[in-house]
Amino acid sequence: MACKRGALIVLEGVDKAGKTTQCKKLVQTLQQSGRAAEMMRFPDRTTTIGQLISAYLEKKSDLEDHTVHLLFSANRWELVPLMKKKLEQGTTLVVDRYAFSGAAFTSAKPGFCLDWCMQPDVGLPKPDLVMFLQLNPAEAALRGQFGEERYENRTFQRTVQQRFEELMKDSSVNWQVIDASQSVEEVHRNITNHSLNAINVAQNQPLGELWK
Ligand code: FDM
Ligand code: MG
Repeated sequence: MACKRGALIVLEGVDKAGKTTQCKKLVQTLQQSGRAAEMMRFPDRTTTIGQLISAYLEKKSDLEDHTVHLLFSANRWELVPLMKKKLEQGTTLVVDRYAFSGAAFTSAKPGFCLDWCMQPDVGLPKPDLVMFLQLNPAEAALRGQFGEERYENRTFQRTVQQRFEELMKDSSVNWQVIDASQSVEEVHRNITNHSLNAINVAQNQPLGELWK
């Protein structure tokens, strides 16, 4: 019998919501329960394209806005063969940001509409579950200052949040909103429950295509 496929699980949310911490904890819990699971993150700054993106985010270089948007998308597409292989082998992928960040961040810039921003990512492997870590700006501020990278400021993040809310209206995507103001352990429990459910459902279903 062919092995059952892994699930594609994505965590999204604004800065300081705890995505990275929760991705790591989820992978650890899944592995400890005997399930194959690996973490990925976008942008993946290790590839050649990822290094261009990283320099841009660190403000070491400037890139034209459409260009960098397409690089973020290309950075996902270049990893698709690897993602598909792992999923087919039965490994669940826990992904820190995906195409939703791509569309939300670029469309928060003047002159960009959400629809244009979504197009380059149409047809990517469709997540079986997207959890949006919800944290209000006041609470996020309590978690410390923003860093020095591009996009790390309050006005821009407010617009990003609005774009995410637009994206969450799309019922073809399995969105789950997670209250990220709870304790790390409480959030983790929530995320684990949703993930185990998604893993069970996904194993009997073909991988879908995003926004198609
Ligand atoms: N970001 C991330 C984008 O603008 N587009 C994308 O497609 C993705 C995946 O890059 F500000 C932004 C979001 C964030 C930055 O930061 C990446 P982290 O801390 O490495 O997640
Ligand atoms: Mg960051």
